[in-house]
Amino acid sequence: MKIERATLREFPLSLREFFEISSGGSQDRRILLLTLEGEGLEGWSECVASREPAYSYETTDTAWHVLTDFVLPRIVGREIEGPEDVLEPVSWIRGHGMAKAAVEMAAWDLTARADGVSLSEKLGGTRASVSVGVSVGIKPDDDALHEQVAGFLEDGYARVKIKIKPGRDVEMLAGLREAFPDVSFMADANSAYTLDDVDRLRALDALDLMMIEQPLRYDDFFHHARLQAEIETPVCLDESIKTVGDTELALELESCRIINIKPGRVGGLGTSRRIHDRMREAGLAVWCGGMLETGVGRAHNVALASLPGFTLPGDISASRRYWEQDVVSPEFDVAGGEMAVPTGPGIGVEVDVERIAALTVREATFD
Ligand code: OSB
Ligand code: MG
Repeated sequence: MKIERATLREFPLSLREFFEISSGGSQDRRILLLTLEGEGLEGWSECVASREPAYSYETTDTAWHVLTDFVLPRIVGREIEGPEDVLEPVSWIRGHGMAKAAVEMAAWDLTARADGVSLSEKLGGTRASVSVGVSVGIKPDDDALHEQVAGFLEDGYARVKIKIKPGRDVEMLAGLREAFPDVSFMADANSAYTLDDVDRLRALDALDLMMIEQPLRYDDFFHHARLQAEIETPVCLDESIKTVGDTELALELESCRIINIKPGRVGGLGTSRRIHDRMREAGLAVWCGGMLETGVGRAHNVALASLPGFTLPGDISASRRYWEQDVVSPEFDVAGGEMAVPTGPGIGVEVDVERIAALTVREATFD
């Protein structure tokens, strides 16, 4: 298929609630949506870069720059056989996986639609619904935290992830464990600790957590391996894993026992699937993370999580956990800890183009 046109749009969308993690906070998100057109069809994706270079060096503005100045002009007009070919002309660009992923993921949606199959089916998904959890930001006090956790449990989430940082960690989690003895909890530190904190991190072993996500530096495989050898709680890597090579390194060093796969972080769905396959071969679990996406990015995540190796609940929550009103219909919802995988062609949800047009503050088209 020939890629005939690409359109990148930015619009603001405010989260229903401020979301704090150890490396920063989010409230007013800058959403980037990309469409690729060919054969009279349109493929959609969302670029997951954030406003600030905290979680990753990429930002909304670096992604806009790399996409509009380097990537989109080179891919429009090209013939592709499959979704991953679309990035071939820009394989020389180092890094910027979030910008590149947007192109690759829109190509997956577009080619799935051309094949008349759902994105889940095109990826090799085997599940009609996926197990989902919720990620809870850092709260100033335990009462607010307990109240929010209780609400999410009522919504039926299969597990609850708690963001932690020094000063809001072991005691806070011990209080939660006491209040909710049977709930599946995990913690995510977003790189807030060093190996000097090993005693504090070892204290988590008593709290029966499913895992601790990214406790140490974003680029540090060596000390994560040291830490994993010192604690019983499984270490899960998020920020550290951007490529299949990173996965090989983590397996070789035993830096983690679990990986959180975010397609935006690893440069797309193709690499996501290869990391999934490699972990499955190693007998280790993966799950699908989130980046506070709208329904467009969420649709890609749900399709990815329908692959057989995604055996742990994902950070894939209902649309209303994030937004007053999502930009897709139907909105994503959770029941009994599960989210249905859309079955329509491509991402399988309808994008509200009129609302997006009304919200758009910058737009670039290539044809
Ligand atoms: O570390 O997983 C993370 C959100 C923004 C940046 C990093 C992370 C997160 C989340 C939210 O945990 C997951 C979601 O519900 O989308
Ligand atoms: Mg994380």
